[in-house]
Amino acid sequence: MAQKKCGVIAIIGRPNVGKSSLINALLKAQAVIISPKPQTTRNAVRCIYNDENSQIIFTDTPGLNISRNKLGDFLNDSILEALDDSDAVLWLIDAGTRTLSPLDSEIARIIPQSLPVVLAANKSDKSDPSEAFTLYEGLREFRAEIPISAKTKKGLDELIAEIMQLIPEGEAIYDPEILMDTTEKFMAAEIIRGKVLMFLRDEVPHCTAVEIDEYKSPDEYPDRKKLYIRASLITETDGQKKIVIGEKGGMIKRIGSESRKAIEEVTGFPVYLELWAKVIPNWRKNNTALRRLGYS
Ligand SMILES: Nc1nc2c(ncn2[C@@H]2O[C@H](COP(=O)(O)OP(=O)(O)OP(=O)(O)O)[C@@H](O)[C@H]2O)c(=O)[nH]1
Ligand SMILES: [Mg+2]
Repeated sequence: MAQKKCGVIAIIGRPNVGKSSLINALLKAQAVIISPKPQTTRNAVRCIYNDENSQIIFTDTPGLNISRNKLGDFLNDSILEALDDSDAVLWLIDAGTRTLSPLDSEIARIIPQSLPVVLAANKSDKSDPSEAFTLYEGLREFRAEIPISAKTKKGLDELIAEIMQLIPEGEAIYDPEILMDTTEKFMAAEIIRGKVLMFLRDEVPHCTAVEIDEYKSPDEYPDRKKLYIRASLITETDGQKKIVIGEKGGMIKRIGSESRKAIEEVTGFPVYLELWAKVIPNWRKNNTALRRLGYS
């Protein structure tokens, strides 16, 4: 019987290259939220891939950003922490990249020289990756260069085979039933934030956070037989709050009902979801607010 392998891989890259989409494709589940907008992911989350030979713990990370506030600092710090905890790195790029940006040099700088790195060019269903590979080859050494597509699943078997070479022998750390190392409450907040990203435009989703004020499982509420969630959509200004609420409350109702359905699917429980809109002025620059919202 082949020796089992188990290791941690940090997936890092610019915003919007498809890091979270790749995790969902590998796990064959809607584990983490994705959106066409950059800066979707805000917390490094461990997502667990299992097959007969291995357990690979992929850390989804926020896209490295040019930090403009304390939230941006938190996002970048969480990438450093994920790197610190990993056996190897999967640097994800967009196959369509035709020029390097300062973010790429910064990514090359923060990856410790001692860590092996696989370079994967995502969205190769849309663009030929050869030119992008040539550009990135100037930044550091890579163990492998693999064209992939999280959308069509192209190259994913080859990617897993390469990663298997880089992780140590060892037994699984997580129960194979576990998809993500996080709480149900965090997942519910992320589902709601995913709907905010889906339905609202421009700056508003970036200025919005979700706070779970109350989360009661059906065991705690036997008379209701429902998962009871009370949550707040926190924006920075009254203007943003108005947009989140929408005309006659239409927007917040839509976010609420779509979130409820998605949380019911994930948890398997009927859900009662109450959503409120609140303002915390400049929460992205405020340490106390960031801590309260789970960004510290
Ligand atoms: N055509 C194509 N689009 C993709 C592919 N993978 C992801 N996308 C799209 O790219 C966009 C960004 O995807 P995400 O997975 O949220 O990207 P991310 O790197 O996690 O982004 P941040 O969390 O903001 O750093 C979404 O609109 C995806 O649908 C792919 O293989 N092909
Ligand atoms: Mg992401």
